[in-house]
Amino acid sequence: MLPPLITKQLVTILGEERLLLRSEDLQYYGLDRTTIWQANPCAVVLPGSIKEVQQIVLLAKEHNLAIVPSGGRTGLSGGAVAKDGEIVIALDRLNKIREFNPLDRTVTVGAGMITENLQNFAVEQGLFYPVDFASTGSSQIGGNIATNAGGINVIRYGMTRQWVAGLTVVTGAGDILELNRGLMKNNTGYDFRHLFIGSEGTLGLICEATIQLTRAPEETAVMVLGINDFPTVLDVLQTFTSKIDLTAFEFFSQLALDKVVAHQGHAVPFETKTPFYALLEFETKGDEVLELAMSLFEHCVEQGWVLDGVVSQSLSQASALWKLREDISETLWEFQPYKNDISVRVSRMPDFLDEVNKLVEQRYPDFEIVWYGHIGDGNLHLNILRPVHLSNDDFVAQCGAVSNEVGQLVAKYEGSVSAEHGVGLLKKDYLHYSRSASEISLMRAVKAVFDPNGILNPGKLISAKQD
Ligand code: 2HG
Ligand code: ZN
Repeated sequence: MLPPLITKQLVTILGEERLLLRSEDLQYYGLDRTTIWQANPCAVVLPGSIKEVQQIVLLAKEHNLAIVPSGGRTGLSGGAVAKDGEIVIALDRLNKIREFNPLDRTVTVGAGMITENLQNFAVEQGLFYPVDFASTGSSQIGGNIATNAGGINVIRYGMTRQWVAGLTVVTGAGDILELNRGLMKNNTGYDFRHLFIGSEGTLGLICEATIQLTRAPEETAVMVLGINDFPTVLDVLQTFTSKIDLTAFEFFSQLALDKVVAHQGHAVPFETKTPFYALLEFETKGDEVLELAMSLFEHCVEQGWVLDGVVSQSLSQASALWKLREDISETLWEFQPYKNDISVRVSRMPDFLDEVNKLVEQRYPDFEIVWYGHIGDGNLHLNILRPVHLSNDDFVAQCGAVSNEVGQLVAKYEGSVSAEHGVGLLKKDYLHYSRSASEISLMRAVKAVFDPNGILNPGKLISAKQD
């Protein structure tokens, strides 16, 4: 329950309509896409300016009230879950474009801007915002930055971090910081902008961002290839990347394809069933690259690596092929999957995958395991589906135990327990498999500088005290 004094002060800052206290609003704003925790915030606030965000943070700081920053809540690690009576600050209303500069090719937008609206704006200017993933229709740019979102174009364009030229944040101390101001060159000491990118709302609230745009890609083609075993997926990757700058190299298993086809009604890419599929995308630049891609495809067939394949002949066929990959995550929701989002260097993938495979086969003998991911980036999504006979609690406990063993393997291969989904609540206990004790204690020290009262997203990413 929000104390009456705080309610009164929040109403003074925001007016009554932008302070939400009804149970359905608390439920709606208190959760992300995870299904493990219950929403239980004490209030939701919808500030309309950076100044208002600052006033709310200062009020929370004065009264030691915890805050959960909230964007589109499409996260998969519980980073935006408010389960302990926190105030949710939803940035939805900070969704405007403040400035576009065609010479710099930058656009300054409010954190609440929907990612797809930013992509569309770039297209209207003849430009391109390259960060792309299935939830762009509801995720917000502030949340993308707070989690350093990746997606399907990372092999060519990098993660969100690469496109952030400036940030305006309100720290947990209540300071407004303007970081880097859109500069391309700025060697004036510590670049705090990069601390906030991927900080999951634990240091400050991202309120506005200056985003770098780039030239739009030329026409692209999509290929889907059927492949016999996992190490071969990487032979195919090497064959193509040695000759063509791919914009994507994704993979999924036969089980992933079966689920998507059964649940979404999509057509299979070809009749041959193969254990794995790779999806490649590249700019065609006339017919030249396409011819090269076809000759590489033939080489892969001759080697016995690729058993069947298809290349898109039109934009609509390209987007139909993409749906086979992009709809996997959405398709799996009804199975309440336990999600692993792990990465190693691409060169270590074959050995790593072999060990992960043995581990999960042994530890999850009766569970369905769906393999897919951004394999060109060394990023594997392993979704474990909940068998109907098992309660959610038992399922999560079993998967949590196996995650420790997956974490040990990740550590052995010097990889990451969270490649692109962030740590939030879900991966916190496994953080030590990827980050050293010294790093984690430095993270705590950094948090204490920007959020001295520990009010920002407490319990996410790192716990307040040494475990
Ligand atoms: C994807 O690559 C997303 O489709 C979601 O990152 C992955 O749901 C998942 O595990
Ligand atoms: Zn992904």
